[in-house]
Amino acid sequence: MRPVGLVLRVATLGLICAAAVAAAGCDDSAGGGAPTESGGGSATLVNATVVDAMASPPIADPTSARPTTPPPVVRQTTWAVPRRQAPESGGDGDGWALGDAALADDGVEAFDKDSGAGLAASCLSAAKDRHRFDDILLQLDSSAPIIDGIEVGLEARTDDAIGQVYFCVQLSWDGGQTWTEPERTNQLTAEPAFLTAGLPDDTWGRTWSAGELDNGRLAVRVISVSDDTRRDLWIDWIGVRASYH
Ligand SMILES: [Ca+2]
Ligand SMILES: [Ca+2]
Ligand SMILES: [Ca+2]
Repeated sequence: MRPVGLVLRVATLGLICAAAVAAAGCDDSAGGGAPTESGGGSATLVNATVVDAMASPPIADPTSARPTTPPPVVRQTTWAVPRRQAPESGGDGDGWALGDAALADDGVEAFDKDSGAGLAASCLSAAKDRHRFDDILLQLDSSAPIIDGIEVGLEARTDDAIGQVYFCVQLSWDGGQTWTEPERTNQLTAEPAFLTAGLPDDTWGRTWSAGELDNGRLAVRVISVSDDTRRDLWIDWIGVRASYH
């Protein structure tokens, strides 16, 4: 169906051209095309004015006026400190002593003495002490967030940074039944340092729903890794934050 507006415009153009022809000539043979050059100097000016006024709106330059979609604004939760902890199997089988001390950023430290039962510096070695943290309250300011990344932060130290001493971290989205592949922190040092696993744009190899970040489902497993079972490790606090849009 021809748009009503177009019909009116063509009809109006015809009337104006008819009037213009009487005065100076109007070439409408091309459906409202360019004015002819045959009408003489002053007539051409009148004709051009009429046609230009009725022409379609100018087409914007697609290279300069193309609407652009702004990038999503990535937001980030604050660091959420878990509210529950427990040792898991592996290594000496006792995880960290004083585990509750890791649930507050207060200088009081949980302690993993002579960690591990073997020398393999490997995240998934059964000879490494492991500890679990959950009941994590992440506050996302969105009803339907897209999860861009998850980070785990730890303030920790070791008695001696000789050799390899670091943490491996895994995340669970189903209350500890299933775990991601581990990611590792940087090397621990004798002075307390803030270490992280994951990045703001790291989803740990999977797509997260918002529900999987609920405090009843999200869990963190920390594995103490060293190539020397004499290593002692301390941790002041652990936190989790999510980036989303
Ligand atoms: Ca231990
Ligand atoms: Ca040991
Ligand atoms: Ca603490």
